[in-house]
Amino acid sequence: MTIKDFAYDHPDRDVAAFKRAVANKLIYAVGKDPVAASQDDWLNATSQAVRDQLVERWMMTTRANYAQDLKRVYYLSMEFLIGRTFTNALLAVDLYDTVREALADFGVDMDALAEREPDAALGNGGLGRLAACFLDSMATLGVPGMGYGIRYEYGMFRQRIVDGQQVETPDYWLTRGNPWEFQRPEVNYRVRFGGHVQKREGTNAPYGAADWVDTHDVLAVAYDTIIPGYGTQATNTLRLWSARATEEIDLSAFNRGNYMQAVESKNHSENVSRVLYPDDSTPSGRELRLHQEYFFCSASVQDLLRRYLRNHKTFDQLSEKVSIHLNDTHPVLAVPELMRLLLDEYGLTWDMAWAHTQKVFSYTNHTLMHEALETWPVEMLGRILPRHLQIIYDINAKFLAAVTQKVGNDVELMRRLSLVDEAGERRVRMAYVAVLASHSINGVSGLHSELMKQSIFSDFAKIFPERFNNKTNGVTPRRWLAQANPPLAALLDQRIGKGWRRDLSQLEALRPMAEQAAFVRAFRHAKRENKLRLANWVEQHLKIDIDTDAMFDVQVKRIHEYKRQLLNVLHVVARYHRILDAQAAGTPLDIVPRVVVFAGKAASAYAMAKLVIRLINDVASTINADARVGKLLKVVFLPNYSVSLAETIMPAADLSEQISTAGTEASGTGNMKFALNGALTIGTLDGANVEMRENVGPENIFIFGNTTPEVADIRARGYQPREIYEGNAELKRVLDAIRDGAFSAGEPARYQGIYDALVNWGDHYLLLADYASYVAKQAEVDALYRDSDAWTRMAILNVAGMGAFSSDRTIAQYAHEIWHTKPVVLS
Ligand code: 26Q
Repeated sequence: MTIKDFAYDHPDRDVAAFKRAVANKLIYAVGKDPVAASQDDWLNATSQAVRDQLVERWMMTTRANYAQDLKRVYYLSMEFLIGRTFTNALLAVDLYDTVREALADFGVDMDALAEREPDAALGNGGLGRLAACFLDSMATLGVPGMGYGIRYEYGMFRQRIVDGQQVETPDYWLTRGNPWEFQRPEVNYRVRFGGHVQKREGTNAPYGAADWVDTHDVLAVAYDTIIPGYGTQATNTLRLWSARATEEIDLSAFNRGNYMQAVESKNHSENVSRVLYPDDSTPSGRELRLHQEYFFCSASVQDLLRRYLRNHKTFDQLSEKVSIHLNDTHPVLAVPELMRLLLDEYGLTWDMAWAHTQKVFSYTNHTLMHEALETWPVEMLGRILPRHLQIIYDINAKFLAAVTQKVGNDVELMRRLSLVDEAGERRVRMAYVAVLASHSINGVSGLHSELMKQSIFSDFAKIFPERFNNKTNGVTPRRWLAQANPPLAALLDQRIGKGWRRDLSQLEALRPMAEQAAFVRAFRHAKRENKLRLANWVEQHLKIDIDTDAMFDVQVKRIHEYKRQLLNVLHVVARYHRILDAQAAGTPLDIVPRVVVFAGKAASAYAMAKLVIRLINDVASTINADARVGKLLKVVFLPNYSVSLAETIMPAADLSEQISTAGTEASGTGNMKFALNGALTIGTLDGANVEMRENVGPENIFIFGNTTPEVADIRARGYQPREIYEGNAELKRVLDAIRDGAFSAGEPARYQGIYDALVNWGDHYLLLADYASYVAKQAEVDALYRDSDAWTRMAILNVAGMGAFSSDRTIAQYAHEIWHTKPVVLS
C-alpha cells in the first residue's frame, strides 16, 4: 500500500473544523463530557488537535529525508530546555487566531489554557535552552536532524522561597500526561552496564574485538516529539529515552517468593531516567549521572546506526550520512560506544572504526572553568563500563605514541595530553576524549573560543589547530520575540513586515525609525505594556506593588559566583544608602526610581549561591518595607525562574545586567534575548557581550569593568580587595552593613561569609575590582533614562543590531562549516 491509497482525515484549518476537532478530542481521546471538562481537559484536547496539524508535515519530512538519503545531524544533549509547546506550535502552524476563536466559542479562554501548560524543564540553563533554540532553527532551516536526550520524569527542580531561602521541590511535569509526545515502545534498545570483558577468540588484542559479558541491562524506550519549523513544512524530531527494566520483574527473585525485591530491582533500573542533575559545578563522581550519560548515548548510537544500515550495506558512507554533535562533554561516551559497536558488533578494524569516528563527531565546549570540566574516576568507569575504559585506554595509547613519534619523548607533555589525569585518584578527562575524537571543536562566542585555545586546550590547539573554531550562540526569534513579546512583534510586523521571523537581519530596517517620533512613541508603548504584564505578575504572586514608570533593572540567570549577582546587590545597597542619606539630610534627592529584579536557581549543593539568594531576599524585604524609600527603589526576587517566566520577564526589562567577570561567561544567551526585546545592556567585555557591542555599536551599550587580560593581570599581581574596600567609603559602608546584619537583624552574622569572601579571601571573581567602574556606569544609565526619547532611541538601535544573534545564523554556520548538511527539499 502506498500513502496515496491510504484514506484518513486531513485536519482542516478553519474555525468550524477546529471546533469539531477539539470536540472530538475532548470526547474520544480525553474521554470527558464537555459539561464536566476542566481547564486541563480542554488544554489536553486542544493540544492534541493542534498536534494533529503537525503530523502530516512530520511524516512528509521524514519520507523526504529517506528518499533524498540526506545527511542527518544527531544533536546529543543531556538537556533540552523546551519550556511550553502549546503557543509555539500554534504559531508554527499559523493557527493562533483560529484556535483562540474556536475556544472562545466554547467559552474557553485560550490564554488561560496556555498558562496551565507545565514547562518541559529538562535542562539547567543556557546549555539546555540553546539545544532547544537549535532544534527550532534546524527545523526552520530544513536541516535534517534529530535531538537525542533523556526523558527525565523530574525536570529542573521547582524553587520556592521560604523565609528568604531557596527550597527545592520535585518537578513532576508529567502528572497530567504529555500530549506532545508519541511513545514508541517498539523502538527500544538494550543498554548494558557492569560485567567484564573477555578477549574474543581469534582476535589479536590490543585493539581487536572483545566480548562484554555478564552485564546487567536496562531498556531504553523512545518517546518522540515533533519539532515544527517556522514558515516551512519541514519538521524534525526530538527523541528522548526513558528507562525500562528489561524484564517486567526479575522472575528468579519472584520465584523465590521475594516479590518486593523483584519490584525493587525494576525500580533501580528505571531510576536511570528519573531525574535531571542540577548543575552542581563540582561534578562529583556520582554513579547515577554516569549511568544516565551512557544510557542515552548507547541508545542513541544504536538507533542512528540502525537507521543508517537500513539504507546502507557497509559503513563506507557513514560520515557522509551521519554527523553526531556533542553538546558539551556530557554525551562523550557516545565516542567509545560507537567504537565498541563498530569493533565488537560489526567487526571493523580499529583503524577503520577510528577513522569513521573522527569524521562523524563534533563537539561544543560551554565552559572554561576548571571545576566544571567533567572527569570520571578510572575505578568507576572500569566497574560500570569496562569495555569503554579499555577503548579509551587504547585511544590514549595510540595518540600518545603518535605524539611521541613526532616530538620525541616528552614526559611532561605526555602527562598534560593524556586522557587520564594521573595526579591523585586517576580520572578520565572527558573533554580530551571529545577533542581527540572530533573533527571540529567549537566555543560559543569569539572571546570564549579564543580563550579555549589558550587555556584548557592549549596543547591540543597546537597539535590540531584546524579543528578549533567559533560558533557564536544565538536565540530563536520565534520564541524570544514573536511569542514572548506580542506588542513589539505586532509593531515590527506593521513597520517592517513579518519577514524578521525567518530572517532576523531584517531588523536592520529599524535603524532609521529610531529618528521617527511616532515610532519611538509606539516602541515605548509596547515596552510599557510588557512592563504592566510583569507588574501584574509580581502583584499577583508576590503582593508587591511596582511602578511601571521606574526603570526595570533585571538580572535573571543561574545563581553563580562568576555571574556576580552580588555585585548587583552591592549597587542596590549603595542606592539604598543614598536615599536614606538624602532623607536624613532633608535634601531633595534626584534619583531615578528603579525596580531591581532578580531570578534564578542555585544548585542544591552550592552553599554560597544559596546564601546569595537569601541576601537578595533579605535586602528586598528590608528595602521594600522601608517607608523612607517609597517608589524610589524596589527589589524583587521572582521565584522559580523558568523558560515561561523568562518569556514574561525579558520583554519587560529596561536594563539587562550581564556583569560576569571578564573571561568567565562562555557566551550568555539571556543577554541576546534582552537586547532583542529592547533592553539596554550594562555588562562587562565577556562572552557574547563583546560581539553585541560590535553589532549595536559601542555608543549603544554600557560596558564597564576590567577586561580579560586586565583580570589575568590583577590575579597575577595578587588581588588586594581589602585595599579597594578601605579606599572607597561608599563601598565600605555597603559591605559593613551587610556584614553587621543590617539586612539580617535576627542573625547579624548571617552574611559574614559573604563579606569575608569579597574582602578577606581574595575573591576569585574580583567583584570589588569592578565595583567603582560598575557604579559609575550605572550613573550613566540613570542619566540616559531621564531622557526617555534618547533611551528609547538607543533601545531601538539595540533591537536593530540583533539580527546576527538569531540561532538561525548560528545553525546555518554549523550546517555549513561543521556538519556539511544540505536542507531537505519538500515538494
Ligand atoms: C555536569 C556534571 C554533573 C552534573 C551537572 C553537570 C552540568 C550540567 C549543566 C554542567 C553544566 C551544565 C550547564 C552549563 C551551561 O548552561 N553553560 C552555559 O552554556 C550557554 C550556552 O552555550 C552559555 O551561553 C553560557 O555562557 C554557559 O554558562
